[in-house]
Amino acid sequence: MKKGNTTTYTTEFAQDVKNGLSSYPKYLSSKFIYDKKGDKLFQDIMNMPEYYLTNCEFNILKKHTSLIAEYFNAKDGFDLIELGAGDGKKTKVLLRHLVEKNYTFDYCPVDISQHSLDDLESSLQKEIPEVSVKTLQGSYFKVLENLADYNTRKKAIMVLGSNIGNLEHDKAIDFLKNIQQAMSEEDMLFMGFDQKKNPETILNAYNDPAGITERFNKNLLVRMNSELDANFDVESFKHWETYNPETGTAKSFLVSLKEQEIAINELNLNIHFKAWETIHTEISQKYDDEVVEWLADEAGLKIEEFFMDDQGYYKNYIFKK
Ligand code: AVJ
Repeated sequence: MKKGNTTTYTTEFAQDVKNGLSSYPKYLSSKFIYDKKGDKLFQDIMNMPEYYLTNCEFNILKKHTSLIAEYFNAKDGFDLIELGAGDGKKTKVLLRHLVEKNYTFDYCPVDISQHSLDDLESSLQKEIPEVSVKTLQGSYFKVLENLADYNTRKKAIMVLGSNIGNLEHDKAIDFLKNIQQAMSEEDMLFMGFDQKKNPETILNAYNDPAGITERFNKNLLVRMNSELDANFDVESFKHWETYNPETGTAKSFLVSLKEQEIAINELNLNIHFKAWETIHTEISQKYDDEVVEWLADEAGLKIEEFFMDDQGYYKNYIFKK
């Protein structure tokens, strides 16, 4: 939970690279995209016109702030615990309102990166100094384990950005179960789920012509080069995006444009690629009410309420135990 787990994180990356690139078909985990460069590229993605998710959720939070805040609030105040806080642009809408209404609360952003937590804390200090911020550094899993005994007053746990969409359903259920176990009866979970919609709209959000999403995915190759002494030529891979409207899964690949041999020196590993061989890098799952209800049910949670944008592109659900 404290600083200094960068080493284990790098080791975890090395392990994932070793497993994923020795498998057939090859894969890498999208969570390793987010180093400093990856964070910046994701910021750029959120500013792209095609990436509708951020605006939808921003509008939902703006439109329904006071109702959402009332769900958060409790007699003795509450802790607002945000998993994967990022730059907090959307959260600040809520925090401003909570401050204006004089609610008693601590804002507890949780992130694996101490660096992003520090940035968020200092920007909040400048923009909304009234907010009491208690940062929690660590993996969601570790932090949730400790949260269970953190039980002094109501917890409002918040996960924005449809971040759960990076998880296959079984992993998403595990994640929700972990949250459920950290919750007591009065606690609540507030979570964003990007919805199924016109497949073209979804594909465009993950397939921008400027190539930002491509660079975002290829950051995995760049990281292997710099951290594991590998020799990937990023130009010899092509980013390929698919969306399956039946399952609701957007899926990203890096496709090798030629037969090639890559050395990952730090791991003493040579990886062979046939021409057109793939590395699966990310899924971004899209949902509907039935699927969200099923996930919640599997995890022992109930949907209490939801909020959506005018087009029904995106929904934020409130869950209770
Ligand atoms: C941060 C996981 C919500 O899947 O939409 C954006 C990441 N990947 N463009 C998503 C992402 C490609 C994003 N999440």
